[in-house]
Amino acid sequence: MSDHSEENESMEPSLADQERAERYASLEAEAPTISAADYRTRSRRSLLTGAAAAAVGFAGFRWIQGRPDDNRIPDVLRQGHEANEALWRGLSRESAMAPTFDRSKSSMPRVNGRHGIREEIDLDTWELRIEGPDGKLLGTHTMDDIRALPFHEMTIEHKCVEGWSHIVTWGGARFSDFAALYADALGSLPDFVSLVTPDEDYYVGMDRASMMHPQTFLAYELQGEDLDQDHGAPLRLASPNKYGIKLIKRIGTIRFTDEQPTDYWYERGYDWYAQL
Ligand SMILES: Nc1nc2c(c(=O)[nH]1)N[C@H]1C(S)=C(S)[C@@H](COP(=O)(O)O)O[C@H]1N2
Ligand SMILES: [Mo]
Repeated sequence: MSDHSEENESMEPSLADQERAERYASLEAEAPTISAADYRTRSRRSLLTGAAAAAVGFAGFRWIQGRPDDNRIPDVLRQGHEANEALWRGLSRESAMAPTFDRSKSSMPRVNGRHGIREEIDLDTWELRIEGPDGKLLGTHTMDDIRALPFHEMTIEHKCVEGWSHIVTWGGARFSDFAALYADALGSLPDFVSLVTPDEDYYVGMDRASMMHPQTFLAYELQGEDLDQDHGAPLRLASPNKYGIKLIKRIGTIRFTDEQPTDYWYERGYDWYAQL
């Protein structure tokens, strides 16, 4: 499919969507209020990998297993090699794509959520830090590096757990294209990705399949213009496959990790996957 393909689809929220929105809305109403100091001192413990993570892994595994045989390479070696290659290419490329819409249907969304972005930052000195599973710094990037990656645009429905949605046009780089820069440094692609604001006040944990999905962007444009600070400048996550709580604004650090990372709203009672 072409990167700019847009179709008109009317998308009535399904019953499941509505039920989920209601469930989340009630959870949010009950969410405990914790002081900012507590947020920071709370240990960033790693979480047990759930059955859902196993299911994601199994789906990817099956897809790889299902590829045609190649007799030149012993099975075990071939599968290992192809598994790795498939991961780096974007494991979920074959998986379901969320609906896209005509660009004319999109408009600037409200600003929602200011954790980790309350104060403006100097965009000229911002840099993105990349860490490996052991916490070691693997590299730093300016926006020039991100803008050098292939540009993609998508008009999708952004959904918030509070029960509202809004059709928006995001522009930026696919995370899978960015991650490929670290293929050599990492060897194999770790199971999870942790993304944190520069001040560490907001943090999200993402599973590998969701990050490598072709509709998961490191976004720097909204409605055709550079992001403003309230919407997450200079760089944020965008995806139609996760609720807004996962779509962190103002990314400071990205860590590839084998342990399920903690997550701001998970710690406050929301589902870790927040999958749509
Ligand atoms: N840093 C940060 N990112 C965040 C949040 C936040 O509070 N802080 N809120 C999230 C939520 S709940 C939503 S719905 C979206 C809203 O994005 P927008 O303000 O660009 O509309 O940002 C997400 N990313
Ligand atoms: Mo949200």
